[in-house]
Amino acid sequence: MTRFYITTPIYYVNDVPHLGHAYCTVNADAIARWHRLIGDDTLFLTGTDEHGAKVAEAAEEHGVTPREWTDRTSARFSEAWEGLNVSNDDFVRTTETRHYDTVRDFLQKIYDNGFIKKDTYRGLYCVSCEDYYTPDDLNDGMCPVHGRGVVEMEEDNYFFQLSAFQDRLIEWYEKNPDAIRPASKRNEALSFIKGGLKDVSITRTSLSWGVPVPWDDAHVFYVWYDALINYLTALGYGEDPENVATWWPHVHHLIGKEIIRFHCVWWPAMCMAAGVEPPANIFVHGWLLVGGQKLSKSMVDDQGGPVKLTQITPASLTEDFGVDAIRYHLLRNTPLGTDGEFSIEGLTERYNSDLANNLGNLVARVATVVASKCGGTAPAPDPQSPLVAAAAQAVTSASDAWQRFAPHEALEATWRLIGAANAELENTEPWKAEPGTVDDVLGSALEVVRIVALLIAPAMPATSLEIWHRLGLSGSPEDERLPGAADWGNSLAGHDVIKGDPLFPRRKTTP
Ligand code: ME8
Repeated sequence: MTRFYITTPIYYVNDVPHLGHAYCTVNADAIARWHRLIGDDTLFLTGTDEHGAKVAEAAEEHGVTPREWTDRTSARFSEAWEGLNVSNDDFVRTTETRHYDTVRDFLQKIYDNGFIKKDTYRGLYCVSCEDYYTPDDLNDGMCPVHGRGVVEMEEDNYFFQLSAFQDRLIEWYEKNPDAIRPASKRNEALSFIKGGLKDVSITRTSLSWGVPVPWDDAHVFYVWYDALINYLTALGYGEDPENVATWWPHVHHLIGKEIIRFHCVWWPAMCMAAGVEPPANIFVHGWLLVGGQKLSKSMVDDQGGPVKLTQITPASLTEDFGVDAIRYHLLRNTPLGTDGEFSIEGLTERYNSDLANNLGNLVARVATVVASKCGGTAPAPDPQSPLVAAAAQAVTSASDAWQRFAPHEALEATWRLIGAANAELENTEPWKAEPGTVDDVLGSALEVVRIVALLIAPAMPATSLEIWHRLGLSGSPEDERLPGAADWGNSLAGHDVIKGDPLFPRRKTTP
């Protein structure tokens, strides 16, 4: 049995989810769905990161306790993911008892192994990053990620001896060249490691909102140090070693590019220190940009005021465009690994061209002509149709692309097949033919629609199901197993094909 364990970062609950979070979560979801579709035993984890100064500050600003605030805001994340039809198997909250237990066991192990020591720490701290910077890291004295001021902090802390892992990390990445993808991000992590690693402060006394340090109750763990461990919390580390052994070798962390250092340097070193194998696969994605700027909760503009990008909540878009249209755009428009510009104009254009004119048009056209020329009953497909090869090519290319974490390529391949079917219909013009003379063409076009429904299932599960039912098929594409189910076959002949409303009514390009 092939196993596949995929995780998203756990999101801070200082504010509500925005489209950038949705980008990562929807990509992870589609990849998880693909793996279920090919029969892998799949585990998909997301969750919320609820400790630290940033969350404590947000709670105070809203006049509630951190606990009340995190309950309220974490729920907004689960609701957003439900609204986007995200199929996570688990949702970890770092305020849960199971997480406290795992953090305690994991860090006690590192402490017992002699990699945690007490010392004094001084540094410049950005509360939005929950991270220290050196003066050289700053842009005009401001945090390089958030553009906000940093504060000078001095604390008596426990330190993790990251420096002790420099050589082992280099060796690990040399032995496992695909552990970080894309390669450019692997090189970035490696050059950071080769540049020399300093020990890191991992506890706080200035803050009580955190996981208590088991061997010293004056301290809580630094938020990043507890957060990373969530990936093992979900597997029951400490409680269920068998489950950890089952899933951990198959882990794939999908993360944004700003948290490479934590995931590709700290986290593998922490694992080594605790006697756990480092994560085998880390995939780094880029940022969604609006007007060239990162979509972020805590950006400030030139005047120091908040940039109103948080107005772009996933729900505001799905209400307007539909869930699957947003999922499709997120997956298709910005390849994983690069930055991409998000705009309503771009979304509308892609909706009209790919969804209304191509997919929607193919489904509507085939059903309409089957109604008028075949009395609504599906004819058999033609085993000699030129679309047979096009379909096989689409299945091969899409499979390969999903495997490489390239949903945009998988969808491109699928849309080439849709294009080929539309072109075939335009060439043969079955709507002009005598009934009974175009069964082969229509049967083949219907077979393409069935294969397309399977191929889009990870990206657009509701649309896929709707098409499945319109083809007169029972059950759901998700119950099928690829690649076998996408072989050119004869499962539709004799079914009643339903016309239905347009799947994606055209939208005006400019308001
Ligand atoms: O960093 N474009 O949480 P966070 C694309 N709690 N993706 C974006 C994005 C954008 N504009 N903005 C955010 C944290 N993301 C920590 C993680 S993990 C142990 C702890 C996505 O709420 C992207 O995946 O700031 C990024 O890495 C993540 O949200 C950061 O979310």
